[in-house]
Amino acid sequence: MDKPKAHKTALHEVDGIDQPESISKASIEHVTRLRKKQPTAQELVNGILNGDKTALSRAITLVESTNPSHLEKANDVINQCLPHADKSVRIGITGVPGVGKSTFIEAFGKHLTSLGRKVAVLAVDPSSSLSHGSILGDKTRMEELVKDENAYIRPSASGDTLGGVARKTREAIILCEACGFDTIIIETVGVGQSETAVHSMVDFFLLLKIAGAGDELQGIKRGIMEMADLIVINKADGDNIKKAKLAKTEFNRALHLFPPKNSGWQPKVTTCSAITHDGVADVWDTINEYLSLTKENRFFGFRRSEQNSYWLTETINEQLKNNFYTREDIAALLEQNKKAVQNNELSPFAAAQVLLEKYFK
Ligand SMILES: Nc1nc2c(ncn2[C@@H]2O[C@H](COP(=O)(O)OP(=O)(O)OP(=O)(O)O)[C@@H](O)[C@H]2O)c(=O)[nH]1
Ligand SMILES: [Mg+2]
Repeated sequence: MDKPKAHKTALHEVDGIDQPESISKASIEHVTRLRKKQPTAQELVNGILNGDKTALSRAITLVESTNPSHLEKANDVINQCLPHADKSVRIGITGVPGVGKSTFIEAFGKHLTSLGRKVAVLAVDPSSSLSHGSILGDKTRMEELVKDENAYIRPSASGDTLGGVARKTREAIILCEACGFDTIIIETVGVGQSETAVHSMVDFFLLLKIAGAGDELQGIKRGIMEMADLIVINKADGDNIKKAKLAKTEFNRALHLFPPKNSGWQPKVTTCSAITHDGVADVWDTINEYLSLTKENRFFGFRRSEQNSYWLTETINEQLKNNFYTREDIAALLEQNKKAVQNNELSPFAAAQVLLEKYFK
Protein backbone atom coordinates (compact mmCIF):
# COMPACT_ATOMS: atom_id res chain seq x y z
CA MET A 1 0.00 0.00 0.00
CA ASP A 2 1.33 3.40 -0.93
CA LYS A 3 1.09 6.03 1.71
CA PRO A 4 1.18 9.76 1.08
CA LYS A 5 4.66 11.06 1.76
CA ALA A 6 4.89 12.29 5.30
CA HIS A 7 6.09 15.81 5.93
CA LYS A 8 9.61 15.83 7.16
CA THR A 9 9.09 17.71 10.39
CA ALA A 10 10.52 17.09 13.82
CA LEU A 11 7.13 15.75 14.88
CA HIS A 12 7.04 13.03 12.28
CA GLU A 13 7.30 9.52 13.63
CA VAL A 14 8.61 6.63 11.65
CA ASP A 15 5.84 4.76 9.84
CA GLY A 16 5.14 1.26 11.10
CA ILE A 17 5.00 -1.61 8.66
CA ASP A 18 1.68 -2.53 7.08
CA GLN A 19 -0.07 -5.65 8.26
CA PRO A 20 0.18 -8.40 5.66
CA GLU A 21 -3.25 -8.52 4.04
CA SER A 22 -3.57 -12.30 4.38
CA ILE A 23 -3.65 -12.30 8.20
CA SER A 24 -5.57 -9.21 8.91
CA LYS A 25 -8.83 -8.81 7.08
CA ALA A 26 -10.26 -12.30 6.99
CA SER A 27 -9.33 -13.27 10.52
CA ILE A 28 -10.27 -9.97 12.05
CA GLU A 29 -13.67 -10.14 10.42
CA HIS A 30 -14.10 -13.67 11.63
CA VAL A 31 -13.28 -12.77 15.21
CA THR A 32 -15.55 -9.74 15.06
CA ARG A 33 -18.36 -11.88 13.76
CA LEU A 34 -17.89 -14.35 16.62
CA ARG A 35 -17.85 -11.58 19.18
CA LYS A 36 -20.91 -9.94 17.78
CA LYS A 37 -22.91 -13.12 17.60
CA GLN A 38 -25.51 -12.88 20.32
CA PRO A 39 -26.73 -16.17 21.71
CA THR A 40 -30.39 -16.92 21.06
CA ALA A 41 -32.85 -17.07 23.94
CA GLN A 42 -32.83 -20.85 23.66
CA GLU A 43 -29.02 -21.00 23.83
CA LEU A 44 -29.06 -18.84 26.93
CA VAL A 45 -31.71 -20.98 28.59
CA ASN A 46 -29.85 -24.19 27.77
CA GLY A 47 -26.65 -22.73 29.17
CA ILE A 48 -28.35 -21.55 32.35
CA LEU A 49 -30.07 -24.89 32.95
CA ASN A 50 -26.65 -26.53 32.51
CA GLY A 51 -25.22 -24.37 35.28
CA ASP A 52 -23.10 -22.27 32.92
CA LYS A 53 -22.19 -19.02 34.70
CA THR A 54 -21.21 -17.26 31.48
CA ALA A 55 -24.68 -17.85 30.05
CA LEU A 56 -26.12 -16.68 33.37
CA SER A 57 -24.13 -13.44 33.25
CA ARG A 58 -25.14 -12.80 29.65
CA ALA A 59 -28.79 -13.40 30.45
CA ILE A 60 -28.66 -11.03 33.43
CA THR A 61 -27.07 -8.40 31.20
CA LEU A 62 -29.91 -8.92 28.73
CA VAL A 63 -32.50 -8.51 31.49
CA GLU A 64 -30.77 -5.35 32.67
CA SER A 65 -30.63 -3.85 29.20
CA THR A 66 -32.66 -0.72 28.65
CA ASN A 67 -32.81 -1.35 24.93
CA PRO A 68 -36.50 -1.98 24.16
CA SER A 69 -35.60 -4.49 21.45
CA HIS A 70 -34.06 -6.77 24.11
CA LEU A 71 -37.21 -6.90 26.17
CA GLU A 72 -38.95 -9.68 24.31
CA LYS A 73 -35.91 -11.94 24.34
CA ALA A 74 -35.32 -11.24 28.03
CA ASN A 75 -38.92 -12.14 28.87
CA ASP A 76 -38.62 -15.31 26.82
CA VAL A 77 -35.53 -16.37 28.79
CA ILE A 78 -37.13 -15.58 32.14
CA ASN A 79 -40.32 -17.42 31.32
CA GLN A 80 -38.43 -20.52 30.33
CA CYS A 81 -36.38 -20.33 33.54
CA LEU A 82 -39.36 -19.77 35.81
CA PRO A 83 -40.38 -23.44 36.27
CA HIS A 84 -36.87 -24.21 37.56
CA ALA A 85 -36.68 -21.37 39.99
CA ASP A 86 -38.62 -22.29 43.06
CA LYS A 87 -36.33 -24.54 45.05
CA SER A 88 -34.28 -21.93 46.80
CA VAL A 89 -34.02 -19.75 49.85
CA ARG A 90 -33.74 -16.00 49.31
CA ILE A 91 -32.05 -14.03 52.06
CA GLY A 92 -31.94 -10.23 52.25
CA ILE A 93 -29.06 -8.60 54.12
CA THR A 94 -28.99 -4.94 55.03
CA GLY A 95 -26.94 -2.70 57.29
CA VAL A 96 -25.36 0.73 57.23
CA PRO A 97 -22.07 1.24 55.37
CA GLY A 98 -19.13 -0.21 57.26
CA VAL A 99 -21.17 -2.60 59.40
CA GLY A 100 -19.44 -5.51 57.69
CA LYS A 101 -21.92 -6.74 55.08
CA SER A 102 -19.30 -7.75 52.55
CA THR A 103 -17.07 -9.41 55.11
CA PHE A 104 -20.06 -11.20 56.60
CA ILE A 105 -21.29 -12.40 53.20
CA GLU A 106 -17.83 -13.75 52.44
CA ALA A 107 -17.76 -15.75 55.69
CA PHE A 108 -21.40 -16.80 55.49
CA GLY A 109 -21.17 -17.70 51.81
CA LYS A 110 -18.08 -19.85 52.38
CA HIS A 111 -19.87 -21.62 55.24
CA LEU A 112 -22.80 -22.35 52.93
CA THR A 113 -20.67 -23.68 50.09
CA SER A 114 -18.81 -25.87 52.59
CA LEU A 115 -22.20 -27.41 53.33
CA GLY A 116 -22.67 -28.13 49.63
CA ARG A 117 -24.95 -25.21 48.85
CA LYS A 118 -24.65 -23.03 45.79
CA VAL A 119 -24.68 -19.35 46.62
CA ALA A 120 -25.50 -16.35 44.43
CA VAL A 121 -24.92 -12.84 45.77
CA LEU A 122 -26.81 -9.98 44.14
CA ALA A 123 -27.13 -6.37 45.22
CA VAL A 124 -29.74 -3.64 45.13
CA ASP A 125 -27.97 -0.34 45.26
CA PRO A 126 -29.49 2.35 43.05
CA SER A 127 -26.93 4.89 44.24
CA SER A 128 -24.19 2.90 42.58
CA SER A 129 -25.54 3.25 39.04
CA LEU A 130 -22.53 5.21 37.93
CA SER A 131 -19.76 3.34 39.68
CA HIS A 132 -21.49 0.09 38.77
CA GLY A 133 -21.87 -1.14 42.29
CA SER A 134 -19.77 -1.33 45.37
CA ILE A 135 -19.74 -5.10 45.04
CA LEU A 136 -17.19 -4.75 42.28
CA GLY A 137 -14.78 -3.03 44.63
CA ASP A 138 -15.92 -5.60 47.11
CA LYS A 139 -14.46 -8.41 45.15
CA THR A 140 -11.39 -7.96 47.30
CA ARG A 141 -13.53 -8.25 50.45
CA MET A 142 -15.06 -11.39 49.04
CA GLU A 143 -11.85 -12.84 47.71
CA GLU A 144 -12.52 -16.44 48.69
CA LEU A 145 -16.14 -16.43 47.63
CA VAL A 146 -15.29 -14.94 44.24
CA LYS A 147 -12.96 -17.87 43.58
CA ASP A 148 -15.44 -20.46 44.81
CA GLU A 149 -16.93 -22.34 41.89
CA ASN A 150 -20.16 -22.81 43.84
CA ALA A 151 -20.63 -19.08 44.25
CA TYR A 152 -21.70 -16.34 41.86
CA ILE A 153 -21.38 -12.64 42.64
CA ARG A 154 -23.05 -9.94 40.60
CA PRO A 155 -23.00 -6.18 41.27
CA SER A 156 -26.15 -4.10 41.41
CA ALA A 157 -27.94 -3.32 38.17
CA SER A 158 -27.80 0.31 37.26
CA GLY A 159 -30.87 2.41 36.73
CA ASP A 160 -32.50 5.71 37.42
CA THR A 161 -35.11 4.45 39.80
CA LEU A 162 -35.07 2.09 42.73
CA GLY A 163 -38.10 0.36 41.25
CA GLY A 164 -36.23 -0.34 38.03
CA VAL A 165 -33.11 -1.61 39.76
CA ALA A 166 -35.16 -3.79 42.10
CA ARG A 167 -37.21 -5.32 39.30
CA LYS A 168 -34.05 -6.28 37.42
CA THR A 169 -32.64 -7.87 40.57
CA ARG A 170 -35.81 -9.85 41.04
CA GLU A 171 -35.53 -11.20 37.54
CA ALA A 172 -31.86 -11.99 38.13
CA ILE A 173 -32.93 -14.10 41.15
CA ILE A 174 -35.02 -16.30 38.87
CA LEU A 175 -32.13 -16.74 36.45
CA CYS A 176 -29.70 -17.63 39.26
CA GLU A 177 -32.11 -20.19 40.66
CA ALA A 178 -32.60 -21.80 37.27
CA CYS A 179 -28.81 -21.99 37.03
CA GLY A 180 -28.78 -24.17 40.15
CA PHE A 181 -28.07 -21.61 42.86
CA ASP A 182 -30.14 -22.68 45.85
CA THR A 183 -29.21 -19.85 48.20
CA ILE A 184 -29.67 -16.30 46.99
CA ILE A 185 -28.28 -13.45 49.05
CA ILE A 186 -29.49 -9.95 48.22
CA GLU A 187 -27.38 -7.23 49.74
CA THR A 188 -28.48 -3.66 50.15
CA VAL A 189 -27.11 -0.63 51.94
CA GLY A 190 -29.34 0.38 54.80
CA VAL A 191 -29.70 4.03 54.02
CA GLY A 192 -32.78 4.52 51.92
CA GLN A 193 -35.90 2.88 50.63
CA SER A 194 -34.03 -0.02 49.12
CA GLU A 195 -34.60 -2.24 52.19
CA THR A 196 -38.32 -2.25 51.51
CA ALA A 197 -37.71 -3.30 47.92
CA VAL A 198 -35.36 -6.08 49.04
CA HIS A 199 -37.76 -7.17 51.75
CA SER A 200 -40.39 -7.69 49.08
CA MET A 201 -38.23 -10.17 47.17
CA VAL A 202 -36.79 -12.39 49.91
CA ASP A 203 -37.98 -15.12 52.28
CA PHE A 204 -35.83 -14.04 55.18
CA PHE A 205 -34.57 -10.60 56.12
CA LEU A 206 -31.40 -10.12 58.11
CA LEU A 207 -30.35 -6.82 59.64
CA LEU A 208 -26.66 -6.46 60.38
CA LYS A 209 -25.74 -4.11 63.24
CA ILE A 210 -22.74 -3.24 65.35
CA ALA A 211 -22.76 -2.47 69.02
CA GLY A 212 -22.50 1.26 69.63
CA ALA A 213 -21.95 3.16 72.83
CA GLY A 214 -25.11 2.18 74.63
CA ASP A 215 -27.48 3.94 72.29
CA GLU A 216 -28.15 0.91 70.11
CA LEU A 217 -31.73 1.64 69.37
CA GLN A 218 -31.27 5.17 68.22
CA GLY A 219 -30.88 5.95 64.62
CA ILE A 220 -32.51 2.78 63.38
CA LYS A 221 -35.59 3.33 61.43
CA ARG A 222 -38.36 1.49 63.20
CA GLY A 223 -39.60 0.17 59.88
CA ILE A 224 -36.37 -1.64 59.20
CA MET A 225 -36.34 -3.29 62.59
CA GLU A 226 -39.89 -4.40 62.05
CA MET A 227 -38.91 -6.07 58.80
CA ALA A 228 -36.03 -8.03 60.35
CA ASP A 229 -36.39 -11.75 61.00
CA LEU A 230 -32.95 -11.77 62.55
CA ILE A 231 -30.70 -9.03 63.88
CA VAL A 232 -27.05 -10.00 63.78
CA ILE A 233 -24.69 -7.91 65.87
CA ASN A 234 -21.45 -8.13 63.94
CA LYS A 235 -17.87 -7.45 65.03
CA ALA A 236 -18.43 -9.35 68.27
CA ASP A 237 -14.73 -10.03 68.69
CA GLY A 238 -11.88 -8.83 70.93
CA ASP A 239 -12.83 -5.97 73.21
CA ASN A 240 -16.15 -5.69 71.51
CA ILE A 241 -17.66 -8.95 72.76
CA LYS A 242 -19.09 -7.50 75.95
CA LYS A 243 -20.69 -4.55 74.20
CA ALA A 244 -22.14 -6.85 71.57
CA LYS A 245 -23.76 -9.04 74.23
CA LEU A 246 -25.26 -6.01 75.88
CA ALA A 247 -26.62 -4.81 72.57
CA LYS A 248 -28.13 -8.22 72.01
CA THR A 249 -30.12 -7.93 75.23
CA GLU A 250 -31.34 -4.47 74.32
CA PHE A 251 -32.42 -5.47 70.84
CA ASN A 252 -34.17 -8.54 72.18
CA ARG A 253 -36.15 -6.42 74.54
CA ALA A 254 -37.05 -3.97 71.76
CA LEU A 255 -38.11 -6.72 69.38
CA HIS A 256 -40.58 -8.08 71.87
CA LEU A 257 -42.43 -4.79 71.77
CA PHE A 258 -43.35 -5.26 68.14
CA PRO A 259 -46.61 -6.97 67.23
CA PRO A 260 -46.28 -10.65 66.27
CA LYS A 261 -45.46 -11.33 62.62
CA ASN A 262 -47.81 -13.01 60.18
CA SER A 263 -45.17 -15.68 59.67
CA GLY A 264 -45.61 -16.85 63.26
CA TRP A 265 -41.86 -16.30 63.70
CA GLN A 266 -40.48 -14.47 66.70
CA PRO A 267 -37.52 -12.42 65.37
CA LYS A 268 -34.21 -13.24 67.03
CA VAL A 269 -30.99 -11.45 67.87
CA THR A 270 -27.57 -13.02 67.71
CA THR A 271 -23.94 -11.92 67.75
CA CYS A 272 -21.21 -12.87 65.32
CA SER A 273 -17.81 -11.97 64.02
CA ALA A 274 -17.35 -11.99 60.28
CA ILE A 275 -13.60 -12.00 60.92
CA THR A 276 -13.24 -14.87 63.41
CA HIS A 277 -16.38 -16.57 62.01
CA ASP A 278 -17.79 -17.02 65.52
CA GLY A 279 -21.57 -17.25 65.29
CA VAL A 280 -21.69 -17.39 61.49
CA ALA A 281 -22.88 -21.01 61.46
CA ASP A 282 -25.60 -20.11 64.00
CA VAL A 283 -27.05 -17.61 61.55
CA TRP A 284 -27.62 -20.39 59.04
CA ASP A 285 -29.13 -22.63 61.74
CA THR A 286 -31.57 -19.88 62.63
CA ILE A 287 -32.55 -19.43 58.98
CA ASN A 288 -33.22 -23.16 58.81
CA GLU A 289 -35.46 -22.97 61.88
CA TYR A 290 -37.37 -20.20 60.16
CA LEU A 291 -37.70 -22.24 56.99
CA SER A 292 -39.04 -25.30 58.82
CA LEU A 293 -41.59 -23.20 60.66
CA THR A 294 -42.83 -21.23 57.65
CA LYS A 295 -42.92 -24.22 55.35
CA GLU A 296 -44.95 -26.13 57.89
CA ASN A 297 -47.43 -23.33 58.48
CA ARG A 298 -47.44 -22.59 54.72
CA PHE A 299 -46.42 -18.96 55.18
CA PHE A 300 -43.41 -19.53 52.94
CA GLY A 301 -45.44 -20.27 49.81
CA PHE A 302 -48.09 -17.71 50.69
CA ARG A 303 -45.51 -14.98 50.93
CA ARG A 304 -43.87 -15.88 47.66
CA SER A 305 -47.17 -15.69 45.82
CA GLU A 306 -47.97 -12.38 47.50
CA GLN A 307 -44.59 -11.12 46.35
CA ASN A 308 -45.32 -12.25 42.80
CA SER A 309 -48.50 -10.20 42.63
CA TYR A 310 -46.76 -7.25 44.24
CA TRP A 311 -44.12 -7.34 41.51
CA LEU A 312 -46.77 -7.60 38.85
CA THR A 313 -48.31 -4.29 39.89
CA GLU A 314 -44.92 -2.74 40.61
CA THR A 315 -43.72 -3.53 37.11
CA ILE A 316 -46.83 -2.06 35.55
CA ASN A 317 -46.51 1.10 37.65
CA GLU A 318 -42.86 1.42 36.82
CA GLN A 319 -43.29 0.96 33.10
CA LEU A 320 -46.32 3.24 32.83
CA LYS A 321 -44.42 5.94 34.65
CA ASN A 322 -41.35 5.51 32.50
CA ASN A 323 -43.37 5.51 29.35
CA PHE A 324 -45.25 8.62 30.40
CA TYR A 325 -42.25 10.72 31.34
CA THR A 326 -40.10 9.72 28.40
CA ARG A 327 -42.68 10.54 25.73
CA GLU A 328 -41.48 13.68 24.02
CA ASP A 329 -44.85 15.37 23.53
CA ILE A 330 -45.68 14.75 27.19
CA ALA A 331 -42.34 16.06 28.40
CA ALA A 332 -42.83 19.28 26.44
CA LEU A 333 -46.36 19.80 27.69
CA LEU A 334 -45.28 18.96 31.22
CA GLU A 335 -42.64 21.66 31.11
CA GLN A 336 -45.21 24.14 29.87
CA ASN A 337 -47.80 23.17 32.46
CA LYS A 338 -45.26 23.26 35.26
CA LYS A 339 -44.68 26.93 34.58
CA ALA A 340 -48.39 27.63 34.52
CA VAL A 341 -48.79 25.80 37.83
CA GLN A 342 -45.91 27.70 39.41
CA ASN A 343 -47.47 30.99 38.31
CA ASN A 344 -50.83 29.98 39.73
CA GLU A 345 -52.40 30.12 36.29
CA LEU A 346 -53.43 26.49 36.47
CA SER A 347 -54.14 24.17 39.38
CA PRO A 348 -51.85 21.13 39.74
CA PHE A 349 -54.87 18.84 39.39
CA ALA A 350 -56.13 20.48 36.24
CA ALA A 351 -52.63 20.37 34.77
CA ALA A 352 -52.30 16.68 35.60
CA GLN A 353 -55.68 16.01 33.99
CA VAL A 354 -54.64 17.72 30.78
CA LEU A 355 -51.42 15.70 30.64
CA LEU A 356 -53.08 12.38 31.38
CA GLU A 357 -55.77 13.02 28.79
CA LYS A 358 -53.14 13.75 26.19
CA TYR A 359 -51.25 10.60 27.17
CA PHE A 360 -54.18 8.23 26.99
CA LYS A 361 -55.66 9.69 23.80
N1 LIG B 1 -13.31 -6.55 64.06
C1 LIG B 1 -14.13 -6.81 63.05
N2 LIG B 1 -14.08 -6.05 61.93
C2 LIG B 1 -14.92 -6.33 60.93
C3 LIG B 1 -15.86 -7.39 61.02
N3 LIG B 1 -16.57 -7.40 59.86
C4 LIG B 1 -16.09 -6.42 59.09
N4 LIG B 1 -15.10 -5.76 59.72
C5 LIG B 1 -14.34 -4.61 59.21
O1 LIG B 1 -15.23 -3.52 59.02
C6 LIG B 1 -14.88 -2.77 57.85
C7 LIG B 1 -16.07 -2.66 56.93
O2 LIG B 1 -16.45 -3.95 56.47
P1 LIG B 1 -17.23 -4.20 55.10
O3 LIG B 1 -17.46 -5.67 55.02
O4 LIG B 1 -16.57 -3.56 53.98
O5 LIG B 1 -18.58 -3.42 55.41
P2 LIG B 1 -19.83 -3.16 54.45
O6 LIG B 1 -21.02 -3.17 55.31
O7 LIG B 1 -19.80 -4.09 53.31
O8 LIG B 1 -19.57 -1.69 53.96
P3 LIG B 1 -20.12 -0.95 52.64
O9 LIG B 1 -19.83 -1.85 51.48
O10 LIG B 1 -19.37 0.32 52.61
O11 LIG B 1 -21.59 -0.73 52.85
C8 LIG B 1 -13.70 -3.51 57.22
O12 LIG B 1 -12.53 -2.88 57.61
C9 LIG B 1 -13.79 -4.91 57.83
O13 LIG B 1 -12.54 -5.53 57.91
C10 LIG B 1 -15.87 -8.19 62.22
O14 LIG B 1 -16.66 -9.12 62.39
N5 LIG B 1 -15.00 -7.84 63.19
MG1 LIG C 1 -19.77 -3.78 51.22
